[in-house]
Amino acid sequence: MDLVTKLPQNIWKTFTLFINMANYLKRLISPWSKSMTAGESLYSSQNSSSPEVIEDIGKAVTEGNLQKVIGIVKDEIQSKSRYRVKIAVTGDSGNGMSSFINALRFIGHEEEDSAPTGVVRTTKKPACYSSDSHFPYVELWDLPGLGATAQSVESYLEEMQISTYDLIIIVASEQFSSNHVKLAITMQRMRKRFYVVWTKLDRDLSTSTFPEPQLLQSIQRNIRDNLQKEKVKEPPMFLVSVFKPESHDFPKLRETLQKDLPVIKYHGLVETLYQVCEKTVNERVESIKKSIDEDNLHTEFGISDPGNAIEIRKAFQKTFGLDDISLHLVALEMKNKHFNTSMESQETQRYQQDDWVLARLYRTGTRVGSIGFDYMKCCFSSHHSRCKQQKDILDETAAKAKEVLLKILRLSIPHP
Ligand SMILES: Nc1nc2c(ncn2[C@@H]2O[C@H](COP(=O)(O)OP(=O)(O)O)[C@@H](O)[C@H]2O)c(=O)[nH]1
Ligand SMILES: [Mg+2]
Repeated sequence: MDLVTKLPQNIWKTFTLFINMANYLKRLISPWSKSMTAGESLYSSQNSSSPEVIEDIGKAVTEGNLQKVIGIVKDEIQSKSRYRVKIAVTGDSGNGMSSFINALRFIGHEEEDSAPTGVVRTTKKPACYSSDSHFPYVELWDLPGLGATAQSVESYLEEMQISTYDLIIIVASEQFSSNHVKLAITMQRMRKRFYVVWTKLDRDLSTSTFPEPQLLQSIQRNIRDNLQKEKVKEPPMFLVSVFKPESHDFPKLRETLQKDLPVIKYHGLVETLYQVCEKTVNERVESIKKSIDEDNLHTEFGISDPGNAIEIRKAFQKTFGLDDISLHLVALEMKNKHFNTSMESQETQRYQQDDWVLARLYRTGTRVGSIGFDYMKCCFSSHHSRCKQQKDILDETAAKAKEVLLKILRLSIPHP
């Protein structure tokens, strides 16, 4: 009977949940997948890890100690959970930025804690607001608007220290001006995540002769065209009126924000940690390849038969922490963290003997060491071809190690 079909139900369920969650998070944090593999980030972040943590995680990966990796990531996630995401609200003066912040917080203009609004220029220096009940650990920064002075967009952004913010909301109304376009261009250049909010929609609706859907489309098209002309990738766009904080695109905006907040919060962290893991695995691969060239696998890994592919693969898997027991413990650790249940020790012991993790990974396409057939000794007849096969097994094992590390990082992130 196939090993997979022999697996008890509860183990199946655990792993199905593990894989489903990984897929869910993959979608949730999809901007990373590109940046992770390209080694270049899509968005810049203020929220990274300390050199000590980076060193510790590198050491754990070198030792092939995935449980230690999980522990470090867990602690880091815990400490970053208190990180306050900084959101800057900017635009031309009078566009409705302060009013927008109040509406986002579901408060009026005349409450004790509301951002001052008005036809005269009311916001003279950046002011911080929060809404712990709706957006915990978030700072909403009301910036003085552009346009009131002859200041260039560049010097305005420098003065506002825009690089210190995690997300920028560009507010526009009446027209999408050259300042709005310049802000968007600069955000893209700085790799800052940004949204465009078109406000005062009630005015547009009351003065327009077009039916509402057509008017909304034409506002969106106008913003899109202006950005496209400057090759700015379309950002999330929302059309709102502060007099209806639960209508138009306000709910969509809050939903998008809720989804993006954990991504923003942990983005820098996961990105940095993954890069460290990737670099460490690559360095380990290079060092093992040297041993292969020097015919030194026996000394380093205690391999008795360098022509035995199974023995070699097992040794490499062990060195990266991908042996069955380690993977099983990883799965348990991740399961415990997310589902807060633990397996009985008897069961744990029994399954540690089994190849079930490997079997499950085979089924889900994340198979460890897909060079699954045993090489005949004749394949290793020459030193050259033997080295090549050993390096192939090594490369494949290293790729799986990176995959597992990425999965650990992604699964460690709390989701909304
Ligand atoms: N009709 C309408 N007026 C708005 C809206 N948002 C802001 N305003 C008005 O626009 C003016 C400037 O608003 P304010 O928030 O102070 O703009 P800021 O300078 O960008 O911060 C105020 O008189 C607001 O009442 C809106 O959604 N609809
Ligand atoms: Mg203002």
